[in-house]
Amino acid sequence: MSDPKVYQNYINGKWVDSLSGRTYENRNPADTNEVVGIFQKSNEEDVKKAIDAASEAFKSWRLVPAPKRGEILYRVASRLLSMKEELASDMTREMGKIIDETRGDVQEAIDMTFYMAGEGRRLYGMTTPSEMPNKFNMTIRQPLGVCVFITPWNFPMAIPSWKSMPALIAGNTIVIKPATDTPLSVVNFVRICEEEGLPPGVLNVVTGSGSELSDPLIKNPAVKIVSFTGSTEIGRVVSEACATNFTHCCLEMGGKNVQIVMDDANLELAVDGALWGAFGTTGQRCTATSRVICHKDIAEKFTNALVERAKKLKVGNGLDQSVQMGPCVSQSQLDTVLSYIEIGKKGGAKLACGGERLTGGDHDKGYFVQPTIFTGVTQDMRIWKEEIFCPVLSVATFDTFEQAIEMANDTPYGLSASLFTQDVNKAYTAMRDIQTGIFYVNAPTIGAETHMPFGGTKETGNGHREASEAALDVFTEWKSVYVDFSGALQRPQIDN
Ligand code: UN1
Repeated sequence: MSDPKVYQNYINGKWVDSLSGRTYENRNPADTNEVVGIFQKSNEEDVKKAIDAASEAFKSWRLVPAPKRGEILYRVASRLLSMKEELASDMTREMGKIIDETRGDVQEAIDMTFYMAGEGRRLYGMTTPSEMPNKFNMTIRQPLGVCVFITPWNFPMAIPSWKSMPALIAGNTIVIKPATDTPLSVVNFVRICEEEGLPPGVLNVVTGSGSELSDPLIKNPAVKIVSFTGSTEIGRVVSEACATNFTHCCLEMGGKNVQIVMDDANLELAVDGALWGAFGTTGQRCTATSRVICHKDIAEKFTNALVERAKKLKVGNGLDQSVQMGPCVSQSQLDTVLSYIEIGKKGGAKLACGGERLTGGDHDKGYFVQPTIFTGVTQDMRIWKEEIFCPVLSVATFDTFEQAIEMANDTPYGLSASLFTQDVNKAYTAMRDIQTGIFYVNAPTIGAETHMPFGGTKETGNGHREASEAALDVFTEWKSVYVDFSGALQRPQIDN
């Protein structure tokens, strides 16, 4: 086998080694013998250089007309589209999710990039009448400056694109620190941006360890916003670090998403939804279904059907098109899932299927675990309360619709929820009363589209939304402009 390729940081339009002289290996979680690439283990100095470059580039990028910025984005989107297959394959090799899903991840980046390219000809503000004669009022969006993105491994290209594209179209410049487990997808994404004409310094990448780089990234006073996707625990640290300089902070954090199945639901559809929601991406989505609550009258029928289907899921290397669930992303994710399976058993839940690490043959090469379902889960159990971020699904039952709503809301998180029912009144009631940022009727808890706001309530977020037009509110500030053409001093609230 040839030596693995060494990938560099991208700072001020140049691919460079880290000043630390250190690197790390990125291995395939489905086959740990394969080194996907060698990446830079960056240090504080690298971060400073990247932030300096982004600060310098901001001076000119903010003045490029937004439609011209959009033209670059259109070219980036077209290149992503033409390279979709190889980008997806690289992503499956570094992250493990199945090739159909990594194609979807790249597609999400394509959608976001085309969408934000179009924003270059909108970025609307508003005009409104002044309360004074011969005076004009309007609002304009202004970029913030240097943005720092700390991005996760579960959507290695989609999430960096959610953050980058609205930031770029609005005239900001960027430093991305990708997740240690998935730097290649971000490097691929940035290389395409470079080749399609993004000027030097506008988008920079430093790879390496989050614990080492977070402080230099977040606390540099030139940084105007930090956008972070990851755990609530780390999000709290990011938020506190941002507070000192009043650095803006956009957080997308944990979830404990619920699917409710009413007694009138189309059960086959509800089983399809739970299976895809819980075991898609090996359960490693913020939006993954980790709780299903079923009306007691259909619970047995629903659960039996779900368990049967879960047992048949083919788990393996995601590059094999017939595989339905890939590995966990890392040893530590695998350890987490195995420890939660023990916690579930000790807590008194019934293990209905799965529960074991998969071994033997090719499974020995990676971090594979069986799709796992616990039934008889109650609200006092840890597997009911805590985010697991792995293919472990907890099933509980309820008597009344009101109880289902109470149970759905019984979590510190508020990202996504879904309801399967044929009753329009219940659907609208749940839509109103469930405390999440995303709500689905007769669809699973996963599957957000790029032109809809993405984010959550309670401990999932801090009030911001990603994707859609809402993302522009994160990466711009409003400037209110008053133009007085009366030729006289006019004092609002006093002279009229
Ligand atoms: C995530 O869950 O981490 O809604 C992001 C979805 C995807 C994005 C998920 N479009 O499932």
